Amino acid sequence: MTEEIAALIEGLRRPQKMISPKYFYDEKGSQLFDKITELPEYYLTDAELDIMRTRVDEMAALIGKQASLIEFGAGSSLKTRILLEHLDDLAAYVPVDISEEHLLASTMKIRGEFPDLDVRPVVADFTHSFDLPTPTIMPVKNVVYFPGSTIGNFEHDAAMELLRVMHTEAGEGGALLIGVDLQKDPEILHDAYNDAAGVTAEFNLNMLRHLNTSYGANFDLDAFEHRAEYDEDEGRVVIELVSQEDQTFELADTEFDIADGETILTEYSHKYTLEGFAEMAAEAGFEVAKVWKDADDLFSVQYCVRS
Ligand code: AVI
Repeated sequence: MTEEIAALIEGLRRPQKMISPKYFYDEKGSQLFDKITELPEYYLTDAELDIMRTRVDEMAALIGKQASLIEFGAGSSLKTRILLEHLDDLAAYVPVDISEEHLLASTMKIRGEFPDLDVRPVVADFTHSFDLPTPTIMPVKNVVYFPGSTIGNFEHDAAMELLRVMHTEAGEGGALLIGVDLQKDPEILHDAYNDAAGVTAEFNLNMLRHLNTSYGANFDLDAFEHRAEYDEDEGRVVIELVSQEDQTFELADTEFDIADGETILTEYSHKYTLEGFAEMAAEAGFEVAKVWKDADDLFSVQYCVRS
């Protein structure tokens, strides 16, 4: 049995069954996520894009000349392009992703659009520290870029671990530019994860289809329902699949029982206060030097320097 299958089985044997959110993203899941970012209720992408478009000159001034921009993730987003268009004197751009295929496809696109940029992709799991490539020009500093508030999908300890990896990769004199979603009216949060068109529900259920096709599972997709609720005490949206009956399912020849109403936890999406995030950043060795927010205070992009 592979380590991956063992981890999946272990998650489904817990009192609160869980499946890692990484299983959202097969080809169909990635397409559904792209659709989510275009939904009227999903304010995150629009708010972050708005911040990038209006404040990118200030970001470029802080990043300075001949920095190396290290993106945690494959870097195919519009936000990355906005940043690259305004950073005309980068030493290198280093996208880091676990999927070689995804990374090479987006590297080709970026090289096509920015022919003078030294693009140095790194295939790595960025939750652990990794070796940086040596660009032709020696960078003045490293700036880690982590857009999208993906930090919010990590539980506290894992988010701290990730911030520490970013601190290591930023190195002496380095910085972090990060998208951080903010706590807000619970109704706005509820709607963002329970859209009227049902795309988020489809995205959540698609995880079971993915496990059926690629991990030897036999989930009955009609026997589960999407649920996303904001837990105000914990400051996070809890995303689950709720069993609609007492049933049994299999994964890699292992059988599991699930009761009517019992849930499988598929994702947390943490929402932060500015103080709460600054505390976490400080614990990882960063000082928040600048915070940009959209006009409605929904989302933030933060520039953190190594303290
Ligand atoms: C990728 N991540 C920041 C999304 C979020 O909002 O937490 C994933 C997502 N899950 C449901 N909708 C969007």
